[in-house]
Amino acid sequence: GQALRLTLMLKALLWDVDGTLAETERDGHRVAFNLAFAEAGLNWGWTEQHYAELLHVTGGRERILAYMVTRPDAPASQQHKHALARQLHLRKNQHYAALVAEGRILARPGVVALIREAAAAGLVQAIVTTTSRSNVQALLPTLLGPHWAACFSAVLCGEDTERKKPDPEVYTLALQRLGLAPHEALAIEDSTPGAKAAHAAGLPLVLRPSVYFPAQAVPAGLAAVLCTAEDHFDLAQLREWHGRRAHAAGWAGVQRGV
Ligand code: XBP
Ligand code: MG
Repeated sequence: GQALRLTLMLKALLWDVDGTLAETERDGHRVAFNLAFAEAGLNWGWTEQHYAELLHVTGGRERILAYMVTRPDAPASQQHKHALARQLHLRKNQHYAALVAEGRILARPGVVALIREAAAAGLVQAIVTTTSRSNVQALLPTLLGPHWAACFSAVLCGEDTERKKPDPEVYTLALQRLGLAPHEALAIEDSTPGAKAAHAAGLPLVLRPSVYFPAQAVPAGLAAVLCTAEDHFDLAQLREWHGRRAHAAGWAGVQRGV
């Protein structure tokens, strides 16, 4: 009856950063890793193609450590491996910030307009990423200007969790901080680890494929809604997708029971 027509309000957008706000991986992080390797005298070039595989380990420091396992010229002891990974990661992030400052990383189409539209409409927004805080602080001003932080009620980064995506920890933490239930928010992601994290946190999800995570690369069932190049990427479209998910998941029924 009437109660079933209740539509659930979309209250919050939870934004992934790398691959979602901008193509940071191919043109930013990957290039910066290679600069850090060369600077340290290491012959460890990561090609665009190889980096697609490396991205399945989330976290830059963790990615370096995973790569070291395949390198005979990596330090032998765990202690030295960790020390070198820390040092390379720090330098990588400095190179990344410099690349961003050079204007090498641009926002993906529609992203900036949508963040502004959602802010104007009074939606809560958060940054929910596994990247380092310094990388968010380098990138966001170039996309949204010096007052970028005013658009976000929470900015959760790699340093804020024990476990990185695909673990749901960062999303669970975001919902806690915002005081929201999963079905009141929408996660916007590009990658398999990101989609898994959002899914495991019980969040409805819009998947917007990126260069490293084309639609067919992400396991089916995680992407609640697939956003293709033909789709509008505006608030009306997001509300429509959220409503569709709410309907499919029977969330209106959940609300009726309250
Ligand atoms: C991003 C990551 C990060 C970046 C590099 O994942 O996995 O590790 O590749 O940044 P997501 P750091 O888009 O799901 O947040 O070197 O700072 O980790
Ligand atoms: Mg991503």
